[in-house]
Amino acid sequence: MKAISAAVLAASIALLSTTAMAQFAKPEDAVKYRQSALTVMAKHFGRLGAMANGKAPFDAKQAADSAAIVEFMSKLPWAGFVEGSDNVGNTRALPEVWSQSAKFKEASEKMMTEVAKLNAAAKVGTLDSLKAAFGPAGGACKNCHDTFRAK
Ligand code: ASC
Repeated sequence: MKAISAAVLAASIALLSTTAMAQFAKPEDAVKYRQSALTVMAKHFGRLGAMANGKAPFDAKQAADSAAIVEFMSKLPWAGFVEGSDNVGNTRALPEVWSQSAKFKEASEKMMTEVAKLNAAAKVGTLDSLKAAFGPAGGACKNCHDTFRAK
């Protein structure tokens, strides 16, 4: 029974698009959702950065675990950028998120592509491999922030 429920749950989650899951009672909830996903992602991205930049000892298992989390979390924030959730609470999302939505989508997709590569690179298990993929991934984060996030 438990196994069946778990399988049904997994299948349901797989079937739901991020859009369908993006049901927020109020705009503040959408802001909280996207910020939470980005916070978890940034925490693990930061750990990878510390290793890539020699500020923390390289640990292949930790790097692989963090990179997998980063890749997974990278898919989530976008559903939280719902219309009407600019200027809400403590968001730094700029109006350009909505006024230049195609460009925003492109930047988000670039980031997801780069962190997927970062995850693949971390699985190789060497510091060199991590380093090579970390720069482009960080660049993709920054690229989006430059246009779409207030300083
Ligand atoms: C981080 C973090 C970001 C990105 C960005 C890369 O660790 O929190 O937002 O890297 O600064 O340029």
